[in-house]
Amino acid sequence: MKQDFIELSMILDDAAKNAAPIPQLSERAELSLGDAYKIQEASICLRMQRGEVLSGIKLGFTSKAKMEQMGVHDLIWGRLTDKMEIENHGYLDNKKFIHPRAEPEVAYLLKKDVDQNVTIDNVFEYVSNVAAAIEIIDSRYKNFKFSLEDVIADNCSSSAYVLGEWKDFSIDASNLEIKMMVNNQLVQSANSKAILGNPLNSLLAAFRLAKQYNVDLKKNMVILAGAATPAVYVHKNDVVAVEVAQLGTVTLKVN
Ligand code: OOG
Ligand code: MG
Repeated sequence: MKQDFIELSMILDDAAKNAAPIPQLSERAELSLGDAYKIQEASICLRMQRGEVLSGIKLGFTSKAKMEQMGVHDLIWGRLTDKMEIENHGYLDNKKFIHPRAEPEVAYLLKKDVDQNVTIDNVFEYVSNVAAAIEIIDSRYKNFKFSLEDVIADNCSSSAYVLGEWKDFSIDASNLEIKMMVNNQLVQSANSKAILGNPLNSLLAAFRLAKQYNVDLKKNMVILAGAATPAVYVHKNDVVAVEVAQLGTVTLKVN
């Protein structure tokens, strides 16, 4: 790994650890997409050195609503770790985040280590469950502003996630109403087909990307398919709820 990438990953890691925003990396270095993914990998290595364990991957910008909100128009992916998971109905410690935003998501659970190409034909061998989820994104960049390379280097703003009750993967998630509430007020709604036409397409893209970037997907890992709606800022004392038809409700309290 190039020394520069390690240094840049440390800047991002410190920003996350100290909840202190930084200027965009693209202001100080010209980065290719490949460089950005290398910086992301290096920043995850730092977390692993502190004992965190890879718990899955997330996709981003899989809906038009998200692409338009952030002005970035390519699919991106980032890594999840066990420390990012908050239990359903649990708490988000606001002090540890810079400017957290919530997104309504659909999550999938792997039941087997991935040992071959996973496609629509064999996906049932590898995936057991689907659930409603909340992702908390917290860009390490000032004002939540970034280029495509910046956001990839910053692990696609990943910071926390909450999983609802797992339901059987045989549930067709291609056409489900999704609602996000903050303090019982509806703040966003969409249909699951807003996620690449069907969140299943996101799941299949995650398998392809993991293979392309040599990420080992293992039993019990989670895949987040990407938000169906724009993300919403959350604040101290907020209660966030995401409801996906047939999948149920997942909640989080900010304190
Ligand atoms: C990047 C992360 C996007 C999604 O679900 O589309 C994402 C960001 O908007 O900060 O997680
Ligand atoms: Mg997301």
